[in-house]
Amino acid sequence: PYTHEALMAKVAAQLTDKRYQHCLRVETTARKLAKANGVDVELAGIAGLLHDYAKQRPAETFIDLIKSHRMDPNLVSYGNGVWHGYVGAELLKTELNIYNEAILNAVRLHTVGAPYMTKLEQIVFMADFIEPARDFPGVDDARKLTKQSLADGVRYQIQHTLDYLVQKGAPVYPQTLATYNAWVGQVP
Ligand code: DGI
Ligand code: FE
Ligand code: FE
Ligand code: FE
Repeated sequence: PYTHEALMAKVAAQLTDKRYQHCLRVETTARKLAKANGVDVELAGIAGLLHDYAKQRPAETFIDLIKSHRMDPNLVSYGNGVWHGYVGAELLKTELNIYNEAILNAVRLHTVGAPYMTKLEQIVFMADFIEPARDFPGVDDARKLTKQSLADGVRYQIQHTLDYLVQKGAPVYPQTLATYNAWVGQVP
């Protein structure tokens, strides 16, 4: 297995400096959330560091992986936003020898979420959304909610994401909608 230092170098080599700095901030934020929520701090930090590892790969890399791994063929229609976590996690195995399923699943779900998410998965999902350089209307509410309750943060984020996708007329991946329905759109 690679040391933490070596993983940092591997991530840096794949990304622009701007995106690499984002990964370092997500790592730090994930470690804090892990500590506050009784989750393994090292696992959360590594998952945070690696979450966007595949973000800057060309579309054809993802399309090849979707086909060779016989993933949901509909994934092809949704673009980098959906691919880099869900599909990109495969590259963590083949390129970085990461086989820890808790880490892999946290990376897989970091953009679209899931109806059921482990605390580690929720932490990476939220750390990506509220890391200190994030600046969008509502980010301070998101930070406050997440500090109070991880699940409230998840609810806030998926509602925000669905709203954003619909506003701009982007296609919603069915799992994004399933996450929304499970966390937000519950009939009382
Ligand atoms: O990788 P980051 O920029 O740090 O953040 P992210 O992984 O949370 O989000 C990446 C993008 O993915 C974001 O612009 C929103 C987009 N996205 C999330 N869910 C969906 C989606 N795009 C489409 N088309 N469909 C989705 O369901
Ligand atoms: Fe991402
Ligand atoms: Fe996110
Ligand atoms: Fe990210």
